[in-house]
Amino acid sequence: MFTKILIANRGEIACRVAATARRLGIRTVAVYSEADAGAKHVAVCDEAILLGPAPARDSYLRGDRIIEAARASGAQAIHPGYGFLSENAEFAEVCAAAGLVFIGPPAGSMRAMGSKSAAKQLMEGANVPLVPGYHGDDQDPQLIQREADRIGYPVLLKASAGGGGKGMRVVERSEDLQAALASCKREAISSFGDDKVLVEKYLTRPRHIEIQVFADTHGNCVYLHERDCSVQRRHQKVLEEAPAPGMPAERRAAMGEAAVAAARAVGYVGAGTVEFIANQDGSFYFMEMNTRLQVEHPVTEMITGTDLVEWQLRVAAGQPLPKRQDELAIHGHAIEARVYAENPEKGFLPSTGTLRCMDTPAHAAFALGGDAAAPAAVRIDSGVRAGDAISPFYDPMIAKLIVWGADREQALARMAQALAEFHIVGLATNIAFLKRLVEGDAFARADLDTGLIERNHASLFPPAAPAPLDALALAGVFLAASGNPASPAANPADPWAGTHGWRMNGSYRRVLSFADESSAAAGGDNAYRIGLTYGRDSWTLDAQGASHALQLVTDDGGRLAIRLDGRAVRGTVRRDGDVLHVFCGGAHHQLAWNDPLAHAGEHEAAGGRLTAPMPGKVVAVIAANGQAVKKGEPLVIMEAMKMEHTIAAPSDGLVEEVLYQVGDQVADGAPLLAFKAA
Ligand code: MV4
Repeated sequence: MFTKILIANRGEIACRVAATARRLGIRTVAVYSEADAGAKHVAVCDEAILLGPAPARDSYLRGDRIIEAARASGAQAIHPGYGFLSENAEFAEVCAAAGLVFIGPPAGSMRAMGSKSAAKQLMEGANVPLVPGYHGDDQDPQLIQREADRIGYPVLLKASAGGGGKGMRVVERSEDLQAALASCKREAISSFGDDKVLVEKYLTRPRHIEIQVFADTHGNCVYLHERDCSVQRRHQKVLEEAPAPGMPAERRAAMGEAAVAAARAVGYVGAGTVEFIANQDGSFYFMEMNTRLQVEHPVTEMITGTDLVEWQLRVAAGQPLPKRQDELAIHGHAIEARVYAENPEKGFLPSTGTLRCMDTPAHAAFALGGDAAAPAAVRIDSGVRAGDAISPFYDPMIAKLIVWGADREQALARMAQALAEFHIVGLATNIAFLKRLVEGDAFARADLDTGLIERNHASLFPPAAPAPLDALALAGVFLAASGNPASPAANPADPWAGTHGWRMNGSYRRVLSFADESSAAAGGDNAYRIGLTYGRDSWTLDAQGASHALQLVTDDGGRLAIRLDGRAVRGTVRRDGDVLHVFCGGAHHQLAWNDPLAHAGEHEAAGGRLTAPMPGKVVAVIAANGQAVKKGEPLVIMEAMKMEHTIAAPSDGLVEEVLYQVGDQVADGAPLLAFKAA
């Protein structure tokens, strides 16, 4: 086995590979770009080498620098992860020439699967089922017309060198074929530099079912069953699961054997995925083979109790596969959701910026922490931590959330709960969208096909709902009490020790106003005003036209348990500047707090007085009588609600008279100083 490997990737896959290497006692070398000097994958590896500037072509795609880094660090092998150089046959050859093991298939297998039409010809010879179609070298338009007419409409034209849905045209009628063919060829030559096309019968409601295969250098090849990746959006997978719902054992074996035949036909070694397209009736056809470890491999690991990166390392080191086909049973059900920094309400536009806060679901294991044979119920593979940036240079994936259940129903319930507990502040994410998707009818019934998201557009993109009472109550409690909960160390009987705002002489009422940023983003303009009247150890909450009894039960750093009219309510509040992010009931509400103190005095200069925006104590007087000041200069500092608030000059002007001294108690609305704007 290797003693040191280089991981030629970044993000979650680099961290995931590092986790297995660590478990096996293999040292790891990270490579990174200038944008990733502080990245998690650099931190989790034993060594790290800078490749170059942020753009991938200057860093993660620089095969020459990666090989240099491997040699300089004494690594024996290179794990390419997925994307970047993982399916680059030339890079695999250059590694071998440099005496390094490329942890992936032989260059010949990659090349054989690189061209769609050549791969289909090979598959035909290996008796792997193909969609009725034409994939010959003769590209005569009249021949293609005859073939399309023979296949029967609708047909699909595909660029032979294409992938990911690019260079495809559906043709409904014979008379439309020539125009579509010309346009498909134009796109193929400009996108892939090769205008070869193939023709296939077009399946109207297909499922994407792929088989994980593994081969070693001793002639063994097994399948680790299927994944259903039908839930996609513009050819980007959104949810993946294993096993495929409704898959009978005989079809599973038939697809598995077809996938092994496909791998053997190209002399495959290592981890690979054979992609099939399946009709609703279960008939299936070879589409393409991905000659790498895939993003969605964890669902296979969970149901088979394997560590596929460990298998990759063993195979690359010349060892035989750890298990035989008859030892690979399916245990339970696993689902993966890809959590992205993107905005579903804005056409899934990537969202870049700093991940200010990331609360992950309770009891989640990170990247296979623990025993592969006894999978954690919830696993998170992530390459970022709170404080990290999602930059425009790379894929904006934040994490993969993978859950396991004894059956699909349990896995689904765990996924919904885990999504509700996954809190992100600082960036727009697809978490709420994912939650609607897994809780939706179509996915729950496993009515899967590649059109699921588009067909259910209305229920997946509901109009923004106003923040519920629970969210307002949590926000109110957070501002009134969180961060300074009544300390159990203080004498609980001492009315002066509390921080709840209770007054001996009369109750104290506070009005808080919020703008709902979550629904404003979707076109609404909800504003809320709530009243909090402080009692001895509770509040009366006035909101949505009624009064409610409100109590704080526990506050674990913003994770609040409250009682609202006697009902237990839980939620988490995270503050980012003026915005309170309230997570409750599985939803994320963004309430922009209109803090009167934050902008104290801004509108008051006209009246010539600056007033106390809240009751409090003067803790510092900075301005002197008769002093000329510039706009924004601090004049007086007050303390209220255990926080300091600066009253600043609203404009350039003259401080005529300061009306209070340090230590004075000031009533709400009391003039603090006489001020004359310049
Ligand atoms: C098809 C098809 C229907 N009929 N081929 C899209 C990407 C490429 N990997 C294959 N693709 C398709 N090929 C025939 N003969 C429909 C698709 C397709 C699709 C396939 C898998 C997952 C999602 C998809 C979304 C749209 C279209």
